[in-house]
Amino acid sequence: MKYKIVADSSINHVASSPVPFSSVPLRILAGDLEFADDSSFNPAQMDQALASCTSSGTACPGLADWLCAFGDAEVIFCITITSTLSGTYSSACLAKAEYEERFPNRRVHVLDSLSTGPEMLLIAEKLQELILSGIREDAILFKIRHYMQYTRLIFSLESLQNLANNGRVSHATAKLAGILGIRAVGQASDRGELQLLSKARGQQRAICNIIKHMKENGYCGGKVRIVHNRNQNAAEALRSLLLTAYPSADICIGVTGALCCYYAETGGLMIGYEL
Ligand code: X90
Repeated sequence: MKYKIVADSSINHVASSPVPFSSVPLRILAGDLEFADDSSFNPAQMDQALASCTSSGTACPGLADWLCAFGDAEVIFCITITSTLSGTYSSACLAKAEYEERFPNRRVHVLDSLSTGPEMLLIAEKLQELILSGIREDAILFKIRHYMQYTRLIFSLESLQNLANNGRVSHATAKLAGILGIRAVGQASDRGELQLLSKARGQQRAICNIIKHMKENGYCGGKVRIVHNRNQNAAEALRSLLLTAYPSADICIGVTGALCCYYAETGGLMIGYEL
């Protein structure tokens, strides 16, 4: 069986995958300029464009973008950003219908992550493992759905301005975190929405809060994937505190792509973890 994993670009960078993989770019719109969330992304250029425009936003991939990524695979596992905050899941479902009609012997399984970023990366990594193990397609689907019940996303943001301006959180929520030096620590809720957990003054406190919330949720040494927007120090501090408590934890650090850069903003940290 010719398998493929396809995810939208909010998954950020995926290190070389042993199973065929494609990422489908969302787009960032800054005034008249458009930035695709792909390998051409240049953070400095996007910053400059955002600083000099009065309104900005994002756009989800279209049906054709998905079809192009599906290529000629026979079985596709397609991971999307939460359907509660983006049209990406809907457009993937339209692409699935079109693809399966065109090729009656092929199948697309669209998985709504109810999350984004590094939690999607955990799901992709688990899919790689399941596909390589050689088990049947229906077993892969069963096991990945089960796995997704035991992954979480937590984050720390210095600003929620872009989220609020684009209607992804209320302005009231954004204000709570908008005070200089205050970081919002939150998580992807069960419904796939942004849920504020606590506010922290300063980075060190935010990191401690993250670890506290992870433990409260049941974290006990599973895999952790961290991405940051120009905040390598915080990512490393978090990793080393986690490793002190859980020395054998598998923890990797990466950087945000365009979509997560835009919404998590400068200094933002996003953490996907296994329970
Ligand atoms: O369709 C589109 O235009 C994309 C909209 C995406 C909106 C949310 C992106 C969030 C990115 C921010 C921190 C994590 C929030 C998690 C909430 C589930 C990252």
